[in-house]
Amino acid sequence: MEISTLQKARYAYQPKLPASLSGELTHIVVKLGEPTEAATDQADLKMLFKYSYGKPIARFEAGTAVNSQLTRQLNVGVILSGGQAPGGHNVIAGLFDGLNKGNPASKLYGFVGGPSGLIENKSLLITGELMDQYRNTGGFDLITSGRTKIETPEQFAAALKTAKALALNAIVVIGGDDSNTNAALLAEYFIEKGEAIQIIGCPKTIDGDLKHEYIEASFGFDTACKTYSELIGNIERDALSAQKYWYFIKLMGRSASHIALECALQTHPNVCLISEEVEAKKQSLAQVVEQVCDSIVKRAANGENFGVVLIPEGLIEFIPEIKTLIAELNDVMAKGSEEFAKLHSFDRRKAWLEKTLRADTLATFNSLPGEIAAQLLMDRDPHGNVQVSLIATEHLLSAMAGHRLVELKKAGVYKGKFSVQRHFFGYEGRCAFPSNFDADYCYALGMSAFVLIAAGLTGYLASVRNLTSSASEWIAGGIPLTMMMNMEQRHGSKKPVIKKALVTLDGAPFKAFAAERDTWAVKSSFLFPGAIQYYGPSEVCDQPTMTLKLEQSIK
Ligand code: FBP
Repeated sequence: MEISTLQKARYAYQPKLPASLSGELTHIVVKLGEPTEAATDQADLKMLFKYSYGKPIARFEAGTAVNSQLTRQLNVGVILSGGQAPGGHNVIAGLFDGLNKGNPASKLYGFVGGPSGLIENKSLLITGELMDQYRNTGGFDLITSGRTKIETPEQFAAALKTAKALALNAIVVIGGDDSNTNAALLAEYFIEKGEAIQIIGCPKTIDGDLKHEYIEASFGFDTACKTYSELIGNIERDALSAQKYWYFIKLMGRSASHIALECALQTHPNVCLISEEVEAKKQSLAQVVEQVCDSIVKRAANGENFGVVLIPEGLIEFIPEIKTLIAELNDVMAKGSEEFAKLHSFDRRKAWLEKTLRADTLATFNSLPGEIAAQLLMDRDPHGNVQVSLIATEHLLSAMAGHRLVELKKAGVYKGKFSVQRHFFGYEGRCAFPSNFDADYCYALGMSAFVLIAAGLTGYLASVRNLTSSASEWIAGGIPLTMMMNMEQRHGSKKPVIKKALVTLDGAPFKAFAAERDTWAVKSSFLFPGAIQYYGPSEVCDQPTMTLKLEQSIK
């Protein structure tokens, strides 16, 4: 494949590392703290994770002599799981380099196509030459990704068979909350079977919802937000130039609104909806539309019939009446799955639901435009989630706003013009070249995964903290996966899962946004952040997200 000039330049980029990982790698000392607890559901989790619950936090420190654990010959497998996120190749590069520095005879296998590669024993040996073609690049194409959930006893047994066939010491799962939940279950399974195969997770997802005191950010969030913010800034400039459209932009992020919020902080749109706030205020769909129309009406009064509205991908699931509808749909579709699978047309599905749903839920279903109602009935992903990327919320809201503005016009409240452009930014940002932040962070995560393996730990998530300081001051180590888990209703029963970290309304990023948004709603206050800068002064090139800076009170 031909390669671009930027790609060539990025091959040569040397990721910056925390001090504990940048000296003699084989001298690292792994310090273990006190036993840990999950934040909630401790008793249930203790029972389910008999062997791996409550392990101590690990922290790496530079040592003065060779640590023989780190020089062992190891065979490791790596999986990229779930949605793409910029920096995945650098996690593999950090792991690869760590293994090689520890012992050049160590081997790294990449499982092809995500977790199914482990189940079906589809792997490739990652060589130095191959690795060098992917350093600091976006995408997951080195080994590709997948969303298979390892859940049946047969799948667990097949995973073990593959691990034994390759004589693996450990498997690294690079994934989001669902994939790392899988990682925790696999770690427990291997211990239960008396197998010394370790499992280490790495926190990946552009959604930014795999977050915790010890996991300050998931990788990919930084690059994805910067890429979307560049595009939003360009659109804002278009809005200012032509002064004729309202742009309704849906932004990825499945459930949490972290991406929308960060992009709002970077670009100052007229409206940015925050799903978590909609839920907290118990806003109905009509009230959400009213909030959007309020800005449109006020700006029209100033002669500005243009603007930008940001919509988090998961909004629809947070509007209380629709949340209830989705929960009930999930239950009835899971319970009646065989019957439901035979219904191929929307009309037949609707007729089935008329007999199955409660009256008030059915009324909500029937109140939605047919296109959206049909989208709510599409297949769930393997983890039981509604595929919100397939639901056209930007169409729903702009159409409803259009109807409401007609009413407001009749009532003499609104005198403007309303023309709409709709966008969905998601796939555009997931495979971008990683920013310096993500390139550095991912490389450090990969190297941390190596150290955790070498130290003999299992059921851990690589953790790199203190991320608003310069990379040399980052703190590397690992936390037990059970520390991040709770019990949730999934597919009609309670399951252990990693708790999603949603936007908190008392958090600094939301407060900073809330303090400005009334001004942005009326007055054009757009910011144009431009493209990710890789080269230049550190104040331009090495900045973490505003979310992280606000969370850690950094100006
Ligand atoms: P992960 O949670 O696996 O990181 O994926 C996140 C995401 O990019 C969401 O933002 C989006 O809703 C979803 O993946 C889209 O899924 P798909 O890639 O299967 O279309």
